[in-house]
Amino acid sequence: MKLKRYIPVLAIALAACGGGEPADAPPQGGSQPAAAPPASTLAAPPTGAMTTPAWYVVDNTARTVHLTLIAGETAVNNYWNYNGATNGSLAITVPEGYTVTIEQVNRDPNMAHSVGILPIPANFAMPPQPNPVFPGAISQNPMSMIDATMPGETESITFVASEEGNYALVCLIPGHSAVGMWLYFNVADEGGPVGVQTR
Ligand SMILES: [Cu+2]
Repeated sequence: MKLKRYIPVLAIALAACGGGEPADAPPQGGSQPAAAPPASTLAAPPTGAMTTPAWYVVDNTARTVHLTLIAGETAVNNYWNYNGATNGSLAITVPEGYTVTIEQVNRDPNMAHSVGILPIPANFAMPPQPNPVFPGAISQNPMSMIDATMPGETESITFVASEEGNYALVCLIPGHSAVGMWLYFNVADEGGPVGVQTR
């Protein structure tokens, strides 16, 4: 009987000694960009001329916008980019009230990615939460490294850009936005300029 009394104490001691890894330790592996400390404030939105690249297709009769967004299009930021852009260096502006489809193609040879339209945070030090600003404006299992949009996959999201404003287009895989996998996403007031800007 006396021995049994010690077993719970021992178990607690073992539990306290185990699990030395911090819960938010980045996964080990060769495909991780160097962890840069998140900027205390976000890089400013681009102010370049508005353009309509081939991947931005607007139909003013159907009131739709189709965006082809390639995660890992280039090796920039170790593939953690959209159409080669990172850190808000690209701003996509769509007309208010239009139905927007974002066709996300994952060409990263290694890593899952996702896409969501979220409020602009003060910074990306904290992992973004999967709460899109418009219903449907987020891809499936957006925080999962094994069940988001996987290498070689294409996943589309469709939503109505129902409210004018300035938002962020974000990869929600933990750690990705912190090292720059996000863009600016704006919904223009009626008649305002739409298209794509770079710095
Ligand atoms: Cu990502």
